[in-house]
Amino acid sequence: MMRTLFSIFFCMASLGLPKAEDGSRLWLRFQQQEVAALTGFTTVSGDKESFALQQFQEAWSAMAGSALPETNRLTDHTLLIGTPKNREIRKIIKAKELQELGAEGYIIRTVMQGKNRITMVASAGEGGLLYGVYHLLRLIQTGSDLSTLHISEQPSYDIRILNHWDNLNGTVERGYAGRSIWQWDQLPEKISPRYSEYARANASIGINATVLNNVNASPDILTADYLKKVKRIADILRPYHIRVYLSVNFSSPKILGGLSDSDPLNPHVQHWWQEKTKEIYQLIPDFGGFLVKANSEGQPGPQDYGRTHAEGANMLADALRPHGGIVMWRAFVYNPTPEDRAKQAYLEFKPLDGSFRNNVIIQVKNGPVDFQPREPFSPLFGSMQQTALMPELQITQEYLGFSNHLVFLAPQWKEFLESDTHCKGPQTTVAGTTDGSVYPHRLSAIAGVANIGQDVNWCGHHFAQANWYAFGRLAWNHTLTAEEIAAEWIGMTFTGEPAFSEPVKEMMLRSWETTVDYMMPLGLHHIFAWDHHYGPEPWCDIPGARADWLPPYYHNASPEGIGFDRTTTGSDAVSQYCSPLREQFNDVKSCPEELLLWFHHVPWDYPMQNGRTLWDELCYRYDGGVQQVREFQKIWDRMEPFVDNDRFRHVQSRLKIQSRDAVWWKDACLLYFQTFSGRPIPYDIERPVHELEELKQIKLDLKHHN
Ligand code: BDP
Repeated sequence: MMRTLFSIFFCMASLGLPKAEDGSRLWLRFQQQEVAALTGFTTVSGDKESFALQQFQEAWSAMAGSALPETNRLTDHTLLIGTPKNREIRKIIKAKELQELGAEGYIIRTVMQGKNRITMVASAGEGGLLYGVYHLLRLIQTGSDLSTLHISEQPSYDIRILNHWDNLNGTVERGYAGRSIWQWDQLPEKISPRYSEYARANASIGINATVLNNVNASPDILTADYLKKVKRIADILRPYHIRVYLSVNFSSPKILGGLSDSDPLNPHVQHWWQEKTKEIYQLIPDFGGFLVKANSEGQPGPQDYGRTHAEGANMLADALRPHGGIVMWRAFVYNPTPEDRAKQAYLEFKPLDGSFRNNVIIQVKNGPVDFQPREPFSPLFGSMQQTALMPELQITQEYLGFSNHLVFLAPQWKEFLESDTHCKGPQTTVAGTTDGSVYPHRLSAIAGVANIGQDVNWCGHHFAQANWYAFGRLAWNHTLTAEEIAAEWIGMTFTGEPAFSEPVKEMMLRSWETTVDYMMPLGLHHIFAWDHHYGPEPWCDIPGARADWLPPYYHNASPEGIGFDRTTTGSDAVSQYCSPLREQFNDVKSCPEELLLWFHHVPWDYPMQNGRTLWDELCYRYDGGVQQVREFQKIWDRMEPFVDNDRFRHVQSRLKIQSRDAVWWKDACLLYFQTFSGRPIPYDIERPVHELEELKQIKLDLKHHN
């Protein structure tokens, strides 16, 4: 015992406690270490002009204290980085083999040349080379064995894109990490160092595209002044293999161009867009294209002129086509009609299947409603077979505790991507129907709504960085597991020491289900407080407000029971899914319990699989969520020796907030639903500590955080 204590003390005294960190370096900390001993590399060879090689040297210098000596002659333990333009690369591998992986694919391989062991990173393109280098760096950062590498990668999706909901005035819609990183008022003259740091972070995880501005788009982004600013950003992102896209306002021709309307069939409108795209491409030759939110939540669109979404999207697609640009047209549409909101996007878009140009891709949120803690996948996935569809995930935690709650989203995204649509037989998953393997379309893409802001640590919560990271990694390779991604991220962001990484990984992997439990278990959804989407307000009833913006529309609690009846005898949303899924969801017995109240209105005494009544199960779920967050606090406190003080305290204090919020959620929901169920909260569960009336008085003014 004495010895153990002594050695712990000795260790801490000799190595020192971890140095204070502010999280600004993300997962690219490149800590100084015995990296030469670890990797064996003695020299590096390749194309000296190559950006990928420069990036490698920068990282290596940070880790080793100086750059890796460059050589033209391969000797033992040379690291060779290059494309087939390089003679040494061509000696080792056929250009064709690299080309088969595409310009973004790469190979990392250990090869013996006589007695010399060479490590090769090769790609047919500069982009792929950059990704290969960051893959190798990741292996170094996580202390992996580099002696016999045989890696060959290519991306799951062609376009891996962030959507910034950033406004031109510097605010970020649903942003919880400070103001926008794009400092429009200072551009194009003044360049924040963050732009290239941002680009590097994205490149390191394979993100190759970004939409700079909010989907609720100001027409001003297309003015000549703003386009100059956009060009400046595009120039900085280009070496990192990142293309810039813009959200556009469908009324731009009328508002900016002074035309009488923005009707997509009006030749003047078409001409306006053609000229505008020309102007953009003169400034930014590799401009990606437009993202459009049209006829959604008050945004203008083709329906204002009696035209369809396809007519609107195709008009823009035609303007972009000569330049190689694309349109990402959002399917997030719903109107205050008596029709179930969850059905509306499908009703609108399914009939248009096959009528979009092939440079249009429809961007569909993962669920049919709106980024709720848990939703079934949107029934558009799998059903629209003649049109390219791209998933839209939300990295920013609008409905998952903002940057206060620790919620690792990879498990949510994996559940979604691996959902079997059954639309073209079994094993036609959401991932398969969107990555080009089930339905071969010209375009494949996946978008994530960014959680990035000017906060020193970029994302508000240190652990929210893991969601940015996970989005990139899954967009690159959707077969990675949430566990693999968490392990990589922890190793690079904190330490790979198992005594730290194992419990922290477990915590991350459980965190999403935990949050679902204390917020909206068993398929409940949208019972948030009015507007800010942070706390609970299942009772919320604003006179005159749209029903589908109010919680009772979704939970339907009554003395009889709770839940939204979407069966064939209810709203019939189940029929939008392919068989046998629709039958499975339709039958209360076979509907997964996690989605029970999404699809069914169920009596309070309904027997759950574990024998409890629905009411009791609801209580246990809420309480389980609370207990689990308390467990996270204990886990984190034990991690203190492994983490620098600043990051440790920061996370510790956020977990306290999360813990208090979880109790708030549990008490608010159980006390309110109890007014309908009339049943006691099971006696072995912690008692509520709030009065319902007191909770109803809470009015958070979080508007300015949004
Ligand atoms: C909702 C957000 C809103 C967005 C909208 C969208 O509350 O701020 O504008 O989605 O995706 O989740 O367009």
